[in-house]
Amino acid sequence: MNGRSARVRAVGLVAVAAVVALAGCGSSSSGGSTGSSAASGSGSAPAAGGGKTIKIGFAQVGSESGWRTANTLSIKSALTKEAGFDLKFSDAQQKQENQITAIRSYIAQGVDVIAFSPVVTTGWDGVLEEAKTANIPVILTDRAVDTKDDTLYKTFIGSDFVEEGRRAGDYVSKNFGTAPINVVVLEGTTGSAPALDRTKGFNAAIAGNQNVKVVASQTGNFTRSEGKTVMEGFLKSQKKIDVLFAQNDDMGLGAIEAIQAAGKKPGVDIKIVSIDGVHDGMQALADGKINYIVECNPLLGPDLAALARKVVNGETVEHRIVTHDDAFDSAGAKTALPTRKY
Ligand code: GYE
Repeated sequence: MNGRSARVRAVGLVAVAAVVALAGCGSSSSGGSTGSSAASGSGSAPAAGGGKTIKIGFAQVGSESGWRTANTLSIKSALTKEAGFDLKFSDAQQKQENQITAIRSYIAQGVDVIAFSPVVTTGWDGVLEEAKTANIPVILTDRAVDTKDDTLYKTFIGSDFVEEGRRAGDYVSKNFGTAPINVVVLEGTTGSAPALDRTKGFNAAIAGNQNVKVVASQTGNFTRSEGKTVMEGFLKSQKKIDVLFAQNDDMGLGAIEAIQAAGKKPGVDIKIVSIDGVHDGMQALADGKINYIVECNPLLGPDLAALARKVVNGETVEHRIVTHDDAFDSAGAKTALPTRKY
């Protein structure tokens, strides 16, 4: 499976899902899942696991951002009854203990497979071992765990966050770093894989450029409201801010409100680079309020469905599947917006 085809499949599924949703009923056909499984080469039969419904528990991070909303929709649209799944879905409100409780309840219910997107990277070994003892395979989506024993999960599908950060840093360095600049960073949730990796990639990319200086860096927890509050603090504490690196669009969008309230022009007085490429972020990019966005594809549902079928059927799957991400400037956003699915 290559990244590009994963992306094409995912976009196709959401398009079908949107049509089903518009028809006001999700049971008219199994078009979404059929389209996805046909494209992934695993046949077009809607029934999963050789006719047996697959019981799957999904422990979601929360509903902190536009990215998460699109990700949840993609998962719920792919893991339908018609596609052969009995989905148990929980929202952990960005709290690891809630995710662990949800995973334990999936184990107790004897699901066939557990999937989750870990809020933070550490502290999972205990509950993963419980799943292993119960013989329930685990699939990681979107975010990674930091574990000594990689066999505690079957596969991990999601973006390369280090690469996303590197692309953002590279853009800042090449486009704004021709003279000395002060950069402020809105980090994602502390201890989460995207926050750790995007920071790492960004810092590596700017390391060789003496002109680029990070003067402040603080978490905004991936939410719009905290992005706004933390940016208000930066605007008060920093004499000169040239560039904001927001580790997701939502924090960038919150920061835009703070920048405007301080009488400055986002995208002009303070350049903004962010990550995700959700609709509101892309609109702000098209409007010139954000300067550059590195995409992070949230449409993981169709691939998760295909992987869950394989894992339950005892087929081997790749241990790490990296999804494809684009990057956009303002002109690119204008072109892409009319056909974007999230
Ligand atoms: O960038 C952010 C969300 O884990 C990739 O989580 C995801 C990140 C995404 O809250 O918007």
